[in-house]
Amino acid sequence: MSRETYTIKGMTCAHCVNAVSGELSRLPGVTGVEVDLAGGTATVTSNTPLDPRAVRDAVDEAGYELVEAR
Ligand SMILES: [Cu+2]
Repeated sequence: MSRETYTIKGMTCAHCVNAVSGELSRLPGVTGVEVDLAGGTATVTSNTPLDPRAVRDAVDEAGYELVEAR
């Protein structure tokens, strides 16, 4: 079980939250996504550690920018 919080730039409303959640949920192994709109972060729970590039691509696909991965 892996849990990572990512900072995402550009989310402004519930639609943005849904778009980001949807794309991140599609990544292999992901079991949960919690997006904090006010904080501009997404916490992703997964079965296996995620490839940071895959996370970045998913956020990009949703139309936003991954600022920082930790
Ligand atoms: Cu929005």
